[in-house]
Amino acid sequence: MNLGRLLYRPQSYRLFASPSSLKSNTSINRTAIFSAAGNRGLSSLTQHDLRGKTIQQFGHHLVRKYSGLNAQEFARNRKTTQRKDNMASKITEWVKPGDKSGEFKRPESSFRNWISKEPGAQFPPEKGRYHLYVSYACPWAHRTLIARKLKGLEDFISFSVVHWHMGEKGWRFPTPSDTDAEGESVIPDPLPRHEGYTHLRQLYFGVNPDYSGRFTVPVLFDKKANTIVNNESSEILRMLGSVFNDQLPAEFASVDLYPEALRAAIDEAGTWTYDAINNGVYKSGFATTQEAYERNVLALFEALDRVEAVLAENEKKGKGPFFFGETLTETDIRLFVTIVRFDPVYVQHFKCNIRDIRSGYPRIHKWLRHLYWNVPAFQDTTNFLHIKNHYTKSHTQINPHSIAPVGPLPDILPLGREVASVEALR
Ligand SMILES: N[C@@H](CCC(=O)N[C@@H](CS)C(=O)NCC(=O)O)C(=O)O
Repeated sequence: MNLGRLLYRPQSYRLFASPSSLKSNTSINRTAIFSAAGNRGLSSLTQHDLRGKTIQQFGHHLVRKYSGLNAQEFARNRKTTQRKDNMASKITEWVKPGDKSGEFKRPESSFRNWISKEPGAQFPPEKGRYHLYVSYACPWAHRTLIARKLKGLEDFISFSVVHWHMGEKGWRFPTPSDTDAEGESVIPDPLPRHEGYTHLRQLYFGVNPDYSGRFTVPVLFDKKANTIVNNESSEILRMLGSVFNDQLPAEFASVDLYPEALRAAIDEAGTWTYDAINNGVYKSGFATTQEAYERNVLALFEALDRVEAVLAENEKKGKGPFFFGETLTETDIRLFVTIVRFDPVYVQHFKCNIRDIRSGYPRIHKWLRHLYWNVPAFQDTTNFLHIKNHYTKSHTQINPHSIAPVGPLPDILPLGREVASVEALR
């Protein structure tokens, strides 16, 4: 019996709720059920009980057995839960229906705790304690994977990757039968107590049954406390940059992605590059009015011009190869994850096509290729298969037939090779 699928049927998941969550005034959702089931050892019991039977046959029996709810209370809870589930399932509504601005508005991330070495901290920097849930497609998650590698944290923080396809229930965990999503750690949810999880949303609901935000990656997860530490990539990036330093060999402890002397400059660059570039591609691509699209795409290209100008100035002064010269910083990571997706996806899928990077921004192109080809943490964490398929096959409001364009080929040019029109003039 596929427990995971079972759990997704509204009439079934209620069976996994604990008596207390079923009785409480707050609405139940499947999360309560997962956590309750996990905590109370109900999931194995119900799997056993349900073998060979239909849920409907068992529904009232189990509800009576575990919840003590009467029929009326059960019906009330069921209604609330279904309403909540319907609300939560509108994953693909990037612009709220009825929002006349046509503008994509990215919500704030919800879990904002920090791993900290302060005495008595809730989340101390213990080796092996934390796990990263990421998507190779997602630029925000990509930031954290790069930092993990650059800081040599492979043995400190495990990671797993969701399938690239985001359907109406959001990110899903790969199954052993998925053969179209190669990549390191593209595996089902590997954590104990998560048996039967099919979708990332279960992780969120498992931690907070009343969670009402989006089910985003990256998620930094505490395996010991079975809870989410943080789901905001800029904060995870910052944390990984220093919090394990005491336990790292000197070569990794000395990698400083947020050096004291550059902090103000990094913060300043972070503000405009986030708004106009990292988020700007989404605001251009998800816009539902011509005005919103044009406003955002113009701001995006102005910001790219500004990055190009910074790099040109560096070049004049003999500085480089990074955004701030000799030092690789957060700014490089935050820009890289958007720029490396630019030609393969954003130019066509998000209509960010005033120029592309390879033919329109020579210095950004050089900076990009230096990171990709010369710094392994960048190439090793970049998976174009996931990147190209995710956007074009998940955003059906933009690309209803889910056809993933073949080009541009190659996804990124090798070092020393330029676009054909430049090569022809050499
Ligand atoms: N502010 C978040 C944004 C993360 C985010 O939006 N991730 C996207 C993938 S690129 C996601 O998981 N979206 C799922 C959804 O919104 O339903 C961060 O930087 O960590």
